[in-house]
Amino acid sequence: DLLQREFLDALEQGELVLHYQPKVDMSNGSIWGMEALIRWRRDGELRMPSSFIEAVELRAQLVRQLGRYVLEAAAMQIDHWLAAGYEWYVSVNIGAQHLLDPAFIDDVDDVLRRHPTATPWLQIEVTEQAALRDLVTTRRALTACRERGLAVALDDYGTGHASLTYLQELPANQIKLDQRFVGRLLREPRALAIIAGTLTSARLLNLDVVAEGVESVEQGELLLQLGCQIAQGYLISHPLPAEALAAWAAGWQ
Ligand code: G
Ligand code: G
Ligand code: NA
Ligand code: MN
Repeated sequence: DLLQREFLDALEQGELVLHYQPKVDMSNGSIWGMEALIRWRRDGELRMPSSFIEAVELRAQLVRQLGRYVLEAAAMQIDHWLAAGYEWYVSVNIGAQHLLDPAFIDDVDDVLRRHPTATPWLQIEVTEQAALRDLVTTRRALTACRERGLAVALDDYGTGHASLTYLQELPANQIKLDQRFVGRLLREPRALAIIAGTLTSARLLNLDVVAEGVESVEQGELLLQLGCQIAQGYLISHPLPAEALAAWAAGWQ
């Protein structure tokens, strides 16, 4: 179909590029890593994922090609950053259809073979969508990632219908508290209670917690008091092109 052709052309023409949004440790200001976020550069404008990602994720072939591209580009970026002295994790978002594809782990292995030194710095971010469709296959795919030395984050944590099940069943080492909880933290006691409970569970399970969508100093301070160390959001930085991050890092702290 039209999107299929247009999207595969765009991948081939290099119109799909990654921007990176920092995750920082609020306890000491250190930079934990960067989340890779796809953008479509077309005729001088930047198309955001909200305008195409849903359609892409409906098509197994497209989401796989995107995933392969993003994994390769992220691993290459890790190598560049390591060479420049930046030990940053880089997280990639993997669509449910790709994660559940039997070829997913082959795609991972292809990339790791080309970029062995990047391996311990690469993180896979998954939403509950994959687990919702097929928990056993999701667990198998994520376990294979962990066995290879990759890190795994559960994205948009708390928005699904079985968050506690996923916490129990999936081999994650990080959870990303969805921005809707963070946005309500200062105004709604229930959001505060849910966040505090999540942090307790995470601590007992030995998981990092990242707060997404941190936009104010007050939110950051309260999160840190509650025991949430890592933050991501416009307060720290918008997503930026890779070339802009060295300058951002120099100005950070
Ligand atoms: O900042 P932003 O508008 O980039 O992200 C919007 C949504 O698009 C997020 O939910 C994010 O998970 C998704 N997204 C961003 N980049 C990618 C990607 O490379 N692959 C997939 N599958 N989803 C992505
Ligand atoms: O679904 P995922 O969490 O991967 O995507 C994150 C989305 O949230 C992206 O669209 C990203 O640009 C956006 N985002 C990142 N930081 C903030 C923030 O501080 N506030 C808001 N409103 N959106 C954010
Ligand atoms: Na994400
Ligand atoms: Mn998220």
